[in-house]
Amino acid sequence: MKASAKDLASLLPPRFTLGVATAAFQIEGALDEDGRGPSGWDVFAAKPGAIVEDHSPVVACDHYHRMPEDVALMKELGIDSYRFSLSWSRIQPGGSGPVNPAGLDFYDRLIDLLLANGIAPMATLYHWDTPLELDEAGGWMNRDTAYRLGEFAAIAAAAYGDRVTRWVTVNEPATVSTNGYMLGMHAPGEALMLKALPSVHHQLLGHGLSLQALRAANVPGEIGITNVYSPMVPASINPLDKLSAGLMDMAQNRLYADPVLLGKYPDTIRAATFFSSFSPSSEDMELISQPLDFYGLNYYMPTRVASGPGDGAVPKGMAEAMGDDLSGTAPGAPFHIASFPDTEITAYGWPIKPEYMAVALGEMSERYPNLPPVYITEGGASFEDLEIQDPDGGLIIPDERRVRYLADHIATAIEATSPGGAAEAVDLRGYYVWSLMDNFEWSGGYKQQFGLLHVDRETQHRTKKASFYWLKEVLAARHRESVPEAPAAGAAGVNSDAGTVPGALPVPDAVSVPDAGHPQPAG
Ligand code: IFM
Repeated sequence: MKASAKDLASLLPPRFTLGVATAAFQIEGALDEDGRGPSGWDVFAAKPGAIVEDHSPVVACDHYHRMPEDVALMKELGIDSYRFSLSWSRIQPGGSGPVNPAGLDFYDRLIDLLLANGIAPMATLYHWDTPLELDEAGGWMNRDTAYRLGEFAAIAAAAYGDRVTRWVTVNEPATVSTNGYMLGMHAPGEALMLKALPSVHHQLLGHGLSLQALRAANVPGEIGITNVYSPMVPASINPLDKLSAGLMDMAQNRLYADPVLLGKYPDTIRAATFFSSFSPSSEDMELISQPLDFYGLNYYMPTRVASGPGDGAVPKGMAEAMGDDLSGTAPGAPFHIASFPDTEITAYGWPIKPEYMAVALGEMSERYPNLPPVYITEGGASFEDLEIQDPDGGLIIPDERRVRYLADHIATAIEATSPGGAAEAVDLRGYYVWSLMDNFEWSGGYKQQFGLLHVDRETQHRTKKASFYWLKEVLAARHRESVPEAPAAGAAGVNSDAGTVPGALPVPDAVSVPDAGHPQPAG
């Protein structure tokens, strides 16, 4: 499609944000340093068999020690914004109670360095690494964890609120509940199936309480949540396949988006929970559905769904990627995930279907009339990258498939949300590539490589892949309107990125410039 850097650059709206994303547990390492407390993921990942080939997150990308080098690479790349997560247990080791000054200091330095390099910080409060003490007290099955996250948000707001451009409260609650509490494939390793529903509600409540804490602190940055979204595609016109796709859509998409954007759980969920003791109060729902400044959407792929239990096998590629872990993960489920015919897949076995990026955005705008501005907060692909030794002993990594994936998905998102596009009502503000560097891909260990940078596992040397050079060219070739930060304290503000202003700090709202062709958010 638009793989040439110049073609893609010419499509980018003048204030479109291009960034890269990471998460603390996946890159930092230094798990036992400078007063960090353990997280549930430390313990889960140490269990034999939990992670592919028992890969360890203990060092990860050593980002904790190499942060300045990594920011310099981002600067060279030329991105507008960097999405990272705060390690809760590095800042507040027990998940409640005293803070750890060294932990606070790490992100303080990171944020300052980003701003000094003209990169707008987007900080995620919760990207899965729950402090161990909270996990041991029930984790997200325990309502108390939501209140603890709210407190953590207040700590983060006090420490960084003056400088963070965008906040994400919770990242992909669907993955945490499905993989961590229903199927036992992620920390804390619970396989509670439908009994895991409270973990959904408590994460969403944690989102609401964090949002409330950030608003109470009057942070000038924009605030949103990130949900992953996968359009559900029936495997055939058979009504049972359609019904199955609808159920999956409800369980993976609507369960997480409806409460935030409509203030209620989908009817099917409410009917199912009628028989249990779980019944959210209207106060909870009000907290969960407070107005957002933006909605973060992670899009990787669509899901093809067929009725019946299938043959117990998972789509081609996924089983190899995950060891045996995925086979039979949903015993007794009345439907299963099927492969798309004749479709290229990533190393994870995920189907590559950029056209469904437009479907995802279109469905979002149809379902949610008050959808706030949207950032694609993650998108990318894992591949077994070819590594060619150059004559000087360096590496060349021609990851053209990743370039194509990114080019096609970014172009599709922009075209779909332009006037006349399938999702023209969506005010799309930006796209964050997952990920800056190859990192600890949860149960997929280091086998699943999503990075623009290759990381040597022995030396930690970073090698720029072809995709890094390509994105750098896109960023250099586009016409970017550089507008200084323009947040309005605590309001549904209009923001742009730190742009090229070194050390840029928030400045008053009055200087914001409306983005041509895109409606601005209501105040
Ligand atoms: O690595 C993850 C990330 O932590 C959350 N979103 C999906 C990515 C790729 O699996």
